[in-house]
Amino acid sequence: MRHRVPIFTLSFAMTLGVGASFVFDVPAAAAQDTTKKKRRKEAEIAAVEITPAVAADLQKVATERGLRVEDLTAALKTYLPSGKLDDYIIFSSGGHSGQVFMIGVPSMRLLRSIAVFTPEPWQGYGYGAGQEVLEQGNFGESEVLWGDTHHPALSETGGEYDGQFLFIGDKANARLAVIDLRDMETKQIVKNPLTVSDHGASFVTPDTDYIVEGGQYSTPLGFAYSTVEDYEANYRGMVTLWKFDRKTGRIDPSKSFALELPPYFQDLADAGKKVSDGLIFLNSFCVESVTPGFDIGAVNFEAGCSQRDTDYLHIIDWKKAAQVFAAGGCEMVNGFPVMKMKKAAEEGVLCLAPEPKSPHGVDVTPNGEFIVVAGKLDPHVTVYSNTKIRDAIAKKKFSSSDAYGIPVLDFDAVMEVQVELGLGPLHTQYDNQGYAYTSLFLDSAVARWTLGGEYASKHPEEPWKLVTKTPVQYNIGHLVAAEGDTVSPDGGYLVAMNKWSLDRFFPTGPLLPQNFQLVDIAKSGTTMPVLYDMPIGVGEPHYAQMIKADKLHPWTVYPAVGWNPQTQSPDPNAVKLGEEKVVRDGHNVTVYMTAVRSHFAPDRFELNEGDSVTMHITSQEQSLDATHGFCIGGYNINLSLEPGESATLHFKADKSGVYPFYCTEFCSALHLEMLGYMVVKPSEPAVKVTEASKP
Ligand code: RUQ
Ligand code: CUA
Repeated sequence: MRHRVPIFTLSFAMTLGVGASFVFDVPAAAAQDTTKKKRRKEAEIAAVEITPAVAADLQKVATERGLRVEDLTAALKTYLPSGKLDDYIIFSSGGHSGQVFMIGVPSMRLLRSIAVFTPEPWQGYGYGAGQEVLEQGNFGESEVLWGDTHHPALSETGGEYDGQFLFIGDKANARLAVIDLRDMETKQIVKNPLTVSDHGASFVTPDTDYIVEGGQYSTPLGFAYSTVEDYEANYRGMVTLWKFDRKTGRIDPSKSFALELPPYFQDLADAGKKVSDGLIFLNSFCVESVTPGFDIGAVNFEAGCSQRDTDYLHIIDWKKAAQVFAAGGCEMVNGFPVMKMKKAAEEGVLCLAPEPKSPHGVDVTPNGEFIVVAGKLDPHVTVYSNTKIRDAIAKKKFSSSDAYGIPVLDFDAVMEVQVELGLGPLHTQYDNQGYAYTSLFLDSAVARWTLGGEYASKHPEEPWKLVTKTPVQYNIGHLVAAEGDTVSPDGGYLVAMNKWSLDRFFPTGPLLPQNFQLVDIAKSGTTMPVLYDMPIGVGEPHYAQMIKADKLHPWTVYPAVGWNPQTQSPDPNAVKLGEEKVVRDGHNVTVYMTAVRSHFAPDRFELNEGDSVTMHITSQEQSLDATHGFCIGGYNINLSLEPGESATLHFKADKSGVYPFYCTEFCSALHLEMLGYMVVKPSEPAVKVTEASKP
């Protein structure tokens, strides 16, 4: 049992001085932005006075609940009174839920799960509407109804999040999705035409010219066939550069291309920024090119993949690559332009640098000068210098070339320093105090360490040194700091994305949630407490990004009644009040319907079995949160009609009978009355069971 000390009398009240007025301390770094200042002002107006009576009350609660002073501080730093809004928004991968989670910081409240690769009924995604987007992600003729979302990437301008778009990769099916942050809905899915699955997606170049999709498991490109025995000859890695068109808000596949890479397992990527703008850094593992097949005589894969001491960091000059592509330097593979690796090497687009074996994350520092590579099997992070890389490339300081003729830079010529952090370093983020933060999977800790170079003057400690480790629960994968991978991180908050939660929550059966832990990184030095645990009981998230809330400007209702979220413009088929109708043309029936509190019009329509039906349904609402739903039981149809939205759906009336439709959002006191009948007349009169026809 936990010991219960009367903490207020012992410490809290003493240090504060009972009766003194004080303003709750908030992480200092975040205080710079204006929203924060405004809120601080409000807090000042309502300064809290801890009177002896209040202290006694708090003391009682703390004692009864067995809370320590640290717990109270953590609660004060994360609690949001009703109606107050968060300072930051996290966009997190949803892992195999195939979705994206929107989470507020510091409250760690789940705000929304954004439907991306998996049908989602609340948003009506894939149940009559949203189908077009999901279908873009089909694998040939086959439907793919889930995704393994890994790495979200917010659109950037000059290396800063601009709050306009979000991209996310699906590792299982090598797909990329585009989400418009005005309505937080998925607008596009592109399927990679070269590879079945990937991993290094998505990462954007500093102005979102390209979205980077690195591969992972080498296969014959373009879904071709080759026996595994011909691995070295026929299997290849790849990186695809998807061109983003900001005006249309879509990826333009016709201006996109890929680079063929050696059959190493390419892993995570990051785009250079500022001084390293123009380069892409892409890790790899298993350059041994061993193949699975242990039970049929191949070497044990995990061991085989770690025989050599080094793997290769791929350094890709994407600006040069774009020029070579424009000049016709690609060949078509499965209808998609691919720059062969030989060509890429000749043109100075691609070279390699050795990196300690089995690396995972690669993360460029905010100033673009350092590239931090974390190796799962090495207790160090290896820091490369952009200046040294550029110099070594210019002076051709190559130590060798790999088995495929790609030049390999001399390790000592490009490496800046190696910093020992602990066991299982994976991913790195940055703050505004010259610190880097690296997740340590095996140590279950977040390591804070000091950067050198121009960062050396920002912190009091020696550069390139471990400062402290905060234990997290447990086995952290990625971590995300406030704007922590941009050119100007905010500091203040960090979230550890832990793979195991073990004993942290009430057991939810043998399948336990993940644990996101909010870490306070506002103070320098060795103070870095965990403030909050948030269970994630839907899939296993990987990466996340944390953006300042005031950079997002989502619509609260669609800009006009009759809005088409797909085109983000008024829909020509939108239905106006009073113009509702049912139009029959042979077997094709079109229903023009409106929805407004609390009825659908028409609220009855008649069909013949076999009719092909199109429905245009337009919500006439323009009030905040006045969402209607529209479902037809038995027909797998369920829409969400947000204020002003116009939706179109098609179905075949292939089952006769009487089908009630109704609104699935509790929209008003008369919500239950928001219903209607779809009556489908059988094509053949039903056979009457008479006495005579009975056996
Ligand atoms: S990866 S932690 Cu895509 Cu590191 Cu999962
Ligand atoms: Cu509309 Cu309930």
